[in-house]
Amino acid sequence: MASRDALRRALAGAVVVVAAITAALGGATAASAHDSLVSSSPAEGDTVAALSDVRLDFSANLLGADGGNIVIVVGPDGRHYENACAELAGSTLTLPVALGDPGAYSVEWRAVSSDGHPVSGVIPFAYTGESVSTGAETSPCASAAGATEAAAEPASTGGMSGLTLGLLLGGGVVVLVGVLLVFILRPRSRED
Ligand SMILES: [Cu+2]
Repeated sequence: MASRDALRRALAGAVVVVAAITAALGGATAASAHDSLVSSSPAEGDTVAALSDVRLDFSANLLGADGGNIVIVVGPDGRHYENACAELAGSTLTLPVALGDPGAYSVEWRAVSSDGHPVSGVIPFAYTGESVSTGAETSPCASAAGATEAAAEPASTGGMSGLTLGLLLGGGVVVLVGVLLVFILRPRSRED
């Protein structure tokens, strides 16, 4: 009997966790007044023959002038082709670059929205020009080097990666609770 109560408490705890995650997801959806990327150069899917600066224009002035805004350019070889840290001016981030071999590149960015929330995205583009750099293993921008893995992981566009991750986590918990229910309820009905 005592163990049954313990199981019930565990189950109730799991339900509370699901409720909390659902509430968090609802909050994330409601707070969608984040600044968004309005335009970029290069834009997604562009093919460029020369590029010395990447420019990202947002819908409002960003926060995080102290290294919170990170932009990197990763080449077809996985190396970094940015020359420095991104520079913030109002709603615009500018990043000096020198590209290497032609091929598929991507701009990976993370910015601090004016409401303090991080937004991020990936902008794939193609380079057809000559190699003017051999790139670097890690970003020459110290704050970007520390955050490269975090920025590279959500390989989606439009800053939806956080929400997607939340949905995946929420789905995982729902599955976990389902498994718990099967384990807790099935043997009991046989005993009774
Ligand atoms: Cu927000």
